[in-house]
Amino acid sequence: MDEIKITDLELYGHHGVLKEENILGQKFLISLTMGVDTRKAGFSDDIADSISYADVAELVKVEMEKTNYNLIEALAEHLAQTILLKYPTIRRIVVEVKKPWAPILLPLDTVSVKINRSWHDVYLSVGANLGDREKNILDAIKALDDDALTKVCERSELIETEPYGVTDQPVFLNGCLRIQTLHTADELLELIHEIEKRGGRERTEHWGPRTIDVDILLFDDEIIDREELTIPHADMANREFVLRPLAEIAGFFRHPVLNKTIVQLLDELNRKNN
Ligand code: PH2
Ligand code: MG
Ligand code: MG
Repeated sequence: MDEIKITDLELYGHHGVLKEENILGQKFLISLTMGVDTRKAGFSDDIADSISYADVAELVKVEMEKTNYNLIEALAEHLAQTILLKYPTIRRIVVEVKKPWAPILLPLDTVSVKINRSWHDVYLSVGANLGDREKNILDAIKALDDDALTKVCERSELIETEPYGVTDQPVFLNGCLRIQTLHTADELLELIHEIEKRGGRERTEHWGPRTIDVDILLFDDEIIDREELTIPHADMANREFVLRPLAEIAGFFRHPVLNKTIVQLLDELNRKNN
């Protein structure tokens, strides 16, 4: 990805754990590496096709002065998040915050923190087989979209599916979503659990009937194998109710473990089942 960089933007601020830092303030040096596609602007030579680094620098100055943080970690996190939310064409950002005058009573060049943040492309499955199934699903989609760090970008059709696994339960309504989020996979899982709880989900019987179920299928091309979180979803290749709606919005996405596209996985499953 192309990059637009600002190096050592010099700003005065009052961030710090020590009282004298909050009272007197000190010099900060802020560096940003913004991952953008500059190709269009490169040909058009039009600022409207790019981001103005002057605007970004001004935003950093304003945000620097709005809140006093104890930690340069918190300042860097806030700057990364604010810039990624304000400029959707910036897909990833590296923020470095340096304190050249950190008052630790020992000589140093600078102390600094450097963080890497980006938008994540995520596919989710949604399902319900209790209550007003469609409303439960639409409420969950709205709750995801209402989260400040998450945007719902695309939704498949909602389809009726026979229960898989535990079969003596009502038929499901299922669908898939493409979202973009600034959350990590663990944070997203926590958000989903909260939304499910608000949607009346009761975790009683494993694979039992539910008012709402939201599962993380794919998170960029990350592979995570932990007890509480497995990505890609461990059983997705065996689930027609996942692959059919997913093929609608991500047919050409390649499963990072099985190394097959969603359409291929769906074809193979259909052949196996027929
Ligand atoms: N979810 C399950 C188990 N079985 N069957 C269908 N058709 N749809 C589901 O969403 C579903 C299921 C566990 O999450
Ligand atoms: Mg599930
Ligand atoms: Mg679930």
